[in-house]
Amino acid sequence: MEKTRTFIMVKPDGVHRGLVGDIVRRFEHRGFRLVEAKIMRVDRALAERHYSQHVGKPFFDELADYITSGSVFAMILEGDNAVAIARSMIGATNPAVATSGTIRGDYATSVEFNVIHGSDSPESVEREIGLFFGTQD
Ligand code: DAT
Ligand code: MG
Repeated sequence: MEKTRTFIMVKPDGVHRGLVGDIVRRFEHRGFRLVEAKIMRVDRALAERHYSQHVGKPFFDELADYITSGSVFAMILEGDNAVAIARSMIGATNPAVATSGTIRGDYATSVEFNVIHGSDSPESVEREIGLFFGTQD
């Protein structure tokens, strides 16, 4: 199968709680290759572009405050069926229904602070890698 890429971001609560190492380990052990990674801050403008589909929703201000509240760990991963497999490892958006064994199912209890982001489609991968890492070849 052709290798594809996905964009993953450990959110500020995950970085603050020291979960980056475990999360990277999970993806590496599953078979993903780490292509690029960096620790960085998300400013309000980047938050609005990254979460453009949520701008104007009731939870957006809280989401933007959260994602800009501390360092995030952004990475590009490469592997078979990268988007779908990474999303299955991340688990449901609402940790109340995320299965144990998924990242959110193991580490998160609230939808507001759900530890990790993963792109949801090939189009999102391209857009989000462009936003966080500049144009990729
Ligand atoms: P995901 O992060 O699983 O792709 P999403 O793209 O629908 O989920 O939403 C992005 C983030 O926005 C999500 O991780 C947490 C926040 N969010 C989504 N729906 C929410 C809600 N109803 N209340 C509070 N925060 C929400
Ligand atoms: Mg999403």
